[in-house]
Amino acid sequence: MSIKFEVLHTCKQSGARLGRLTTPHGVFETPFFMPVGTQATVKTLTPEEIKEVSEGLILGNTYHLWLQPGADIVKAHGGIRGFMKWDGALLTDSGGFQVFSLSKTRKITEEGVHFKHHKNGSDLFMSPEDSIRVQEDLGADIIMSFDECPPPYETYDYMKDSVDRTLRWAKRGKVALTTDQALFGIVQGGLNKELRKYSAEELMKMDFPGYSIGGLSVGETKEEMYDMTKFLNPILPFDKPRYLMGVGSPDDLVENVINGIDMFDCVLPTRIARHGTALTTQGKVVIKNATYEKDYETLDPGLQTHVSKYTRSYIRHLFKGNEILGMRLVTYQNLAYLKHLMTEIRKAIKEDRLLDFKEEMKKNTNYFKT
Ligand code: PRF
Repeated sequence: MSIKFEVLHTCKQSGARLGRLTTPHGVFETPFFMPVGTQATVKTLTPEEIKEVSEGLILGNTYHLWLQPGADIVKAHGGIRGFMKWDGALLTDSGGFQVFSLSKTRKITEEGVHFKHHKNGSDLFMSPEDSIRVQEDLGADIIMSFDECPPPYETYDYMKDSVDRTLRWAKRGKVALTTDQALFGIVQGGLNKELRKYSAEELMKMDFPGYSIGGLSVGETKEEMYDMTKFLNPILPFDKPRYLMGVGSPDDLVENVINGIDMFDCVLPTRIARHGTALTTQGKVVIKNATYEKDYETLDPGLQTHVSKYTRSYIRHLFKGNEILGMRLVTYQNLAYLKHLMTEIRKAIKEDRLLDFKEEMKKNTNYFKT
């Protein structure tokens, strides 16, 4: 197995875990957040900049790179790392979720998923074995099982069939794997606790080096999400990393770390950046708002980066003029803030004060619903 994970400390106040994940391309303290580099690029940033604003670990997407430019071309560069010149660690998602979220028409069979190309409409098919083969070509340190991510409010019968099929697909993926990449199992089951427990326990019997939690942050309430991670916390093995897929708003990071999550990714910080919403130590800043027209303060007075030399007024002006630099600066800021937040969270865990930390953050920012 090419990764190693140890829990170093458990926060006495919250139960949150501080750990260490060792990969072939770096050693990382958990919990951490991974920026999303869907198409072998974290949108608008160079790999040098990504290094500065990440822990050194990013996520790539099988679905997109398989379609464009094709796994063979990425493989010819030595995988995603060689293709985009990223020398840090890498995790790829299996394509399962993207098939379901991007393609309007799809037909699920035992063999795999038939679907239409999200841009040109051509007929495509992906099986669990295809996903593993492509992820081998993409060469990430950590890879994901091919899963179905059903809508959260499906019927019990649908969910049960889906969970069983995803378990069979996980098994098939494990059999298909020919490398020492760390393949994680993905817990599904919607909002049904019995199915979630069943999904987790069946995956644990297959003995994966880590467990992802999928099927959350897909339309349910935040309370429902937190309730599910809290429920899974004592079920999942203590000594293996837990990765909550597609979750990464500041409040969700804190709440789910408290519920035992070690790894996160999300497009949110980079996506909202391109629309002019900044995440700062003082809360969200919607930079296009008129209040910032003559605001000569820096974007985030609580966080020193190269973005600090510009005024809010200037960054607002860039967005008003559709200038690319605006997107670059806010993307950098948002990832720098999440890196800072995760560093603070790890510190609070070490000091057994994560619940106090959450209360302070509630008081000092607008990230939490009141
Ligand atoms: N499965 C996979 N990737 C995902 C998800 C999932 O359920 C989610 C859901 N939040 C995000 N990314 N394979």
